[in-house]
Amino acid sequence: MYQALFDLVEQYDIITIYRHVSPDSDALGSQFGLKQWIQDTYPKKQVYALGSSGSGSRDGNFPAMDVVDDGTITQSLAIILDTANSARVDDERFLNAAYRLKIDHHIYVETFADVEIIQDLKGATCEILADMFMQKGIRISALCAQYLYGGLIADTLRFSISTMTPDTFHVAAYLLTCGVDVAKANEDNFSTSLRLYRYENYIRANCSVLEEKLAYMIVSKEDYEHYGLTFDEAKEKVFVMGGVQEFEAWALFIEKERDADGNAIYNGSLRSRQKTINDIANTYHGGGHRFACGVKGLKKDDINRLLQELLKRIDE
Ligand SMILES: [Mn+2]
Repeated sequence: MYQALFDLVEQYDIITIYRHVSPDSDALGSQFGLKQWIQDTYPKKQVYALGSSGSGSRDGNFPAMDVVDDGTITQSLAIILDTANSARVDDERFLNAAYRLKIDHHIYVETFADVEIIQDLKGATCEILADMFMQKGIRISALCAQYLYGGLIADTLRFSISTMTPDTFHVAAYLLTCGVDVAKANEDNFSTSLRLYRYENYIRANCSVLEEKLAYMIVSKEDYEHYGLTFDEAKEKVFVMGGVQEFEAWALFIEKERDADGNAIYNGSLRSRQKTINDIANTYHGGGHRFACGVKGLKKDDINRLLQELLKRIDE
């Protein structure tokens, strides 16, 4: 199954690489890691990392996004990383590419590429790519390894989530042999700014707790703008409520916009210690992983209903 990547890259002279909107370190790490490997291996090929700039909280760790015209994309092999559904791909022009390959670790949602490599038991898309290189016996450059390792520790929360396997550590060890600077990766992915630190403390101090087991916080646009944050930055901080012994699940809701009647509309991030909750998220315009998922387009009433459903699930 892995061979498809190597065969297709070999075959095309132009390769365009995509990832999801509001990219995190796994999306950008897999994108720039793969770009780096192709450049290192095939200096004559044209390879582009596409998507909007400045929309991810960790993009300071990565080079600028590439800009290409439509004609280039039409001739290219499109590789779409870390994205389960086509609507979430940042730059819909991937649909016009000559051929499409998807590599992802999210639970299957829909088919949108000609070849799809989906491994939903892997902790990160970066882990899948690193595994591909490792199994092929390739020694990747230190820079490529650094990108992949960053995505791996970001998505697995530094090797601490329940879906960790011996293979994950095996892949991490492989990346280290290729020259990863572990301390730098940690700093790049887990250090925070004063602005974010103050916002994190605001959540800690003000979150609500239902029955001492479900923590949640609803943040208005005014609130996060007060801390100088964008919507994407504000939304990423659900982890702040994690790691509390009493909390079985926790949720962060961020105001996205207002509807015609002036009601605030929220997107949310949900986390659970050990109860599956993504089936609940699916019924609120969302989805994702079993214990980590998102919801979209909710009014206050919807949030209250969702919280009751989560409480019920915790008690099951
Ligand atoms: Mn990911």
